[in-house]
Amino acid sequence: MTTLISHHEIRDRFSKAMSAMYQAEVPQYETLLELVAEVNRETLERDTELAERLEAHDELNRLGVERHGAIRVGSAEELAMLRRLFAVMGMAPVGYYDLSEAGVPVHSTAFRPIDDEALARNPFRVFTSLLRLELIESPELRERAAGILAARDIFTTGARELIALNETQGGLSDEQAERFVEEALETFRWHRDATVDLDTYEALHAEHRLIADVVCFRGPHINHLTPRTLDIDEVQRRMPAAGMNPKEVIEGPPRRACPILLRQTSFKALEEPIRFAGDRQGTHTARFGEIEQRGVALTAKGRALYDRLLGESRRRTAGLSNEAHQRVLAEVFADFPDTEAELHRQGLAFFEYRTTEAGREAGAIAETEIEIERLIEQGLITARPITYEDFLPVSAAGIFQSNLGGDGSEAYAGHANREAFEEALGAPVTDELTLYAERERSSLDAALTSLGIPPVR
Ligand code: OOG
Ligand code: NI
Repeated sequence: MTTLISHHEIRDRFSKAMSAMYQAEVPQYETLLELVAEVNRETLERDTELAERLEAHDELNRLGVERHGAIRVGSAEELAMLRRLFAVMGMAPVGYYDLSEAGVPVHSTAFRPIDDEALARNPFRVFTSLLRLELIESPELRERAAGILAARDIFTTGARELIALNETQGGLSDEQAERFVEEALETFRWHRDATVDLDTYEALHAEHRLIADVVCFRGPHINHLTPRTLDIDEVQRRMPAAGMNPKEVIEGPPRRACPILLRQTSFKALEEPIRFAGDRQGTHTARFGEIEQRGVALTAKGRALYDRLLGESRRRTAGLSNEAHQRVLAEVFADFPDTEAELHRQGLAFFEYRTTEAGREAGAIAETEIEIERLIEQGLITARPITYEDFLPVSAAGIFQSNLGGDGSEAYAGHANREAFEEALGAPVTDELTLYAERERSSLDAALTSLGIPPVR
């Protein structure tokens, strides 16, 4: 009988292989990794409280391996096969992101591990976008693009075989996993040769640069990888001296005592030489490097407040430098509570509960009306913030646009279509809020049970 290794082990190997490939392909990404490691080291030395918290929350170990990537595909078949490929690595589609609202003709999901242990081991995520050909206005161009896409296969025969084997066996052996990582990597590799001639490229490019990026190549090259930093403002500041050209502003919420959600920035996409069919030379600009800083996941109530404040600040930040942009954001977000206690009390963020030493010693607590706040005040349980593991549509749009040029086209707006996306994917996407709520709930149940209190419903 074949001994199977864990899906999480395969994901860990794959994410490391992917990072090695991207470092070799895009040397600036290697520089970015070094810069992030340096700033993380300095931050942990300076802020021992943060270091202790990350250690206690099982996040210090994963920090060095943590990263996400992004790809864009062109058809339902490609997306559905990717779902099966990511399943080999214990990654499932979480969240639906409509980017048409921001003028980018795609909708997306994030393939990522789901349970705590898997996230602690290696939270590798891939933001995956499906091109929406139906949003291309010209019928000729739409058909030409669809024809080109139909003629390509972005998966190797070996990858297809191993994906099928994973499904029948329920996993892969060590040796099969090694081969899988090698074969799967081929799908994400960069190709200097376009599959189309320069004229076709230019016609698609004129409709939207993203369409040219998806349609004109053999595969959905990984377009960036993103390590996690503990001080994004500092990395942004140091980028130019390290030879990188940062995007103008850091996306997401401002710097805060209690970081929320996700802050992101990138160095801008590089212009790279391409050989087009008919042996003509040209260039294509697609690949970049990104960094992110993660904070606590927000509840629906917290997210509504975030969206409202972000909307308010957007009216005042248009065209500002990053410094001025961050100042305005900080002013507007003064309305967002910035202590763990207040975030908890107002139900704005998700927390994980644990019984304390004192709680365990106290044994059974007789409470008819259980007030979690009181149990926390009495030191019987603790509540610690749950890290946000997902993405933000407005930030994603900002990242897309800074690397695609321009502000995107209004023409695509208002076309969210989750059903069509799920049909292409061949499965529903998991709602991210439900995952955080379940995690909070089960930790609370366990903590209360250990105090002899029946779980609240
Ligand atoms: C994806 C852009 C979004 C993020 O982290 O939100 C993104 C892309 O450019 O394909 O990377
Ligand atoms: Ni990204």
